[in-house]
Amino acid sequence: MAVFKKDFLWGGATAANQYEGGWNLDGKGDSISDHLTVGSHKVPRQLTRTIKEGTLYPSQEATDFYHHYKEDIALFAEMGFKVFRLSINWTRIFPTGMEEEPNEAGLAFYDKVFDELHKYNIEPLVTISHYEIPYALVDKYNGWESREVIDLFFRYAVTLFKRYNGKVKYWLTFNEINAAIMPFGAVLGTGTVKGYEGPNTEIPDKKQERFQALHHQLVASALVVKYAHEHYPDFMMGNMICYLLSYALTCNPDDILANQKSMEILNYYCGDVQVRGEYPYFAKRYWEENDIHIEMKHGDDEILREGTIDFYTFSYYMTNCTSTDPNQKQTAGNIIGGAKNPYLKASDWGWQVDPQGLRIGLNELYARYGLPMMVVENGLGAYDKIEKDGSINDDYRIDYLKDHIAAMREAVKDGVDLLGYTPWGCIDLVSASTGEMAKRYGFIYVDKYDDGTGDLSRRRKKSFEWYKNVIASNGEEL
Ligand code: BGP
Repeated sequence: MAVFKKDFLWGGATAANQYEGGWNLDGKGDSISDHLTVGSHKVPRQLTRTIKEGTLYPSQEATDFYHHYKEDIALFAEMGFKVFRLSINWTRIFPTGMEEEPNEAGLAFYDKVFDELHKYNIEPLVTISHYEIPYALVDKYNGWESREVIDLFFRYAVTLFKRYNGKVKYWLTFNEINAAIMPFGAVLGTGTVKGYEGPNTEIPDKKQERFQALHHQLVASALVVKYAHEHYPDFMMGNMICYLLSYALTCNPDDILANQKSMEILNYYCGDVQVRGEYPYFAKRYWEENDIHIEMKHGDDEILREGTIDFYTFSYYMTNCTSTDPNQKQTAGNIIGGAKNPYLKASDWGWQVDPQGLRIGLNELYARYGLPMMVVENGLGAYDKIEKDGSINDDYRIDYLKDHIAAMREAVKDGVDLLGYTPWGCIDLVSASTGEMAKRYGFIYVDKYDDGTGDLSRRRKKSFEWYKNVIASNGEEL
């Protein structure tokens, strides 16, 4: 019996800041990711205030969707994509974020992209802001710490709605909005790094700033959702959460409680606001104990209440454990690490692979919110090797995805309403955390390397054919 819906949205996910390139073409301004240098698993990326001559900033060219979109979309179509997740580069539309009028050349680029997608009946799923705040707003306002940015974002989003109405139906407001909870989120998430220059791993931990900035993002998100509901009733408006499932390492109640508290703040703080329209009951104590004083304007609570989302989306890569024992072995993870789980193996970047966690997570989230769900990022960052005959045999990636799709299938059987699945970096792109090309996720290999070399040619990996068959069989044949 078929498990996934007949019109299940199979596809892939990307983000402009890691994929698009063309960073200074046709009037585009620079975004924060254009100021981040290349790094590696061992060497952190540097954020620089100015663009330094002779330094490599991998997002600037990335894997050049800007000039390859036709070829890439044809490849996605060949795999049978029903949906393609991409983000719009804010600075392509409003170069500093502050212009009164949008940049027509920027708008025209995405028109071409959406038309190309529709040619193949691929539905665009658009993230309005994915780690690419205009750098000018960082400089002027300390990013989202300033309330001014709400209006600028609103203007940007409304410009997109007006222009792409009829071409785009599925919208996500902010990528991984809960990144702001973690120090790392100050760079790519909230842009609260005015004047900062240095490694992206050593940003001073300014919780007050980040939580204030996050409040502004939550209000901005709700405002545009409310606006869309009022003006474009056909739109489906979603959020996007970095879902960081963790388990208590032991059955010691201290560990259980610590894990519960960490899950609340990392995973549910933002989602609760975006789905239920108000801050959760546990927020107040967290603010008090962390000396966080959020300035809210009269009317904010009403906006949050009126701008709740239609569907819930999240990224899922790995899980960690929570332990109150400071001597426990630690491991890395997406944005944040945790205690090592003795039952799981990890990727080469130390992210623990846990397919079953996806089923657990889908059930947890669906029980909490009862909204249709979409897994909009998932995948294995791995080193790929081109064989002498030109093939790339990424069986490790196939295994990872196979197990995760099987887990989703179980979750659907459990009763979760799942709309779609867009594995991350369906074509190779720049890693957000390390700035590497060596950490690849794609079904499609791009000839581009960490020293900036490469002719950007595309080639199909073994997983390409495999995924094509998964889609053709609607997830029955894995
Ligand atoms: C998510 C981000 C993506 C993406 C992914 C993989 O947190 O939304 O932008 O990059 O993680 O992470 P990385 O690129 O660090 O391997």
